[in-house]
Amino acid sequence: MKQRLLFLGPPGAGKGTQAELLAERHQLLHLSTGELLRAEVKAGSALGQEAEAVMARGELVSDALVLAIVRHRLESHQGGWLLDGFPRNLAQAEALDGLLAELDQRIERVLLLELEDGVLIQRLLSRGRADDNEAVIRNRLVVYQEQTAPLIDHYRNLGLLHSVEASGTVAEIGERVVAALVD
Ligand code: B4P
Repeated sequence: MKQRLLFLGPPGAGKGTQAELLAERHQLLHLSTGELLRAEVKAGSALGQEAEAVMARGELVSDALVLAIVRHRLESHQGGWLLDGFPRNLAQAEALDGLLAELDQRIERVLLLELEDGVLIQRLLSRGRADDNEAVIRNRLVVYQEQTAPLIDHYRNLGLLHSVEASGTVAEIGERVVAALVD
């Protein structure tokens, strides 16, 4: 099975849910930039204070800040990893390529979780996190289309992209995820 993975997809597609299950099952490092940023907010660190208002609007936190977090984690880890919610734009993707070249590593597969907007919005509304109200969710979807969706072609052109239909139960999607990682 592939051991160095990216999970890509719109907010609410289930990246965090599937990434957590897969990482646990295969002992991969699960690196969710969203979770790491929320932990900084909760801890009240300088970094968290900077991120909090940006996240509450559904915008992207600065590339430099997110990259510093990812670099710190990847540099100190041996073995497989799964990046969830990162990279979020082309600048982050290029920075990740540079970091991986330094570490003599490479991305083995990119999984794109695909789901229609209506279902995404319903899932997020029923979760009810601080950034899960309808106006902010709609802004997150716009930000996704403008900044993150260009990564789909980027990774497709590199021959790394596999699409996964992200409707259905967590278990059903999990089976599709595993099927997309073996060949
Ligand atoms: P993230 O934490 O990455 O959140 P997300 O995209 O909203 O969620 P995800 O797709 O992981 O959905 P989940 O599995 O949780 O980002 C939050 C914010 O952090 C961003 O808006 C941004 O401000 C900032 N940020 C993060 N990374 C950044 C970066 N690299 N650069 C800059 N800023 C960054 O699932 C959603 C819900 O659906 C859950 O309630 C779950 O239980 C439910 N669900 C999952 N699968 C389901 C299923 N099969 N059926 C029904 N419900 C399901």
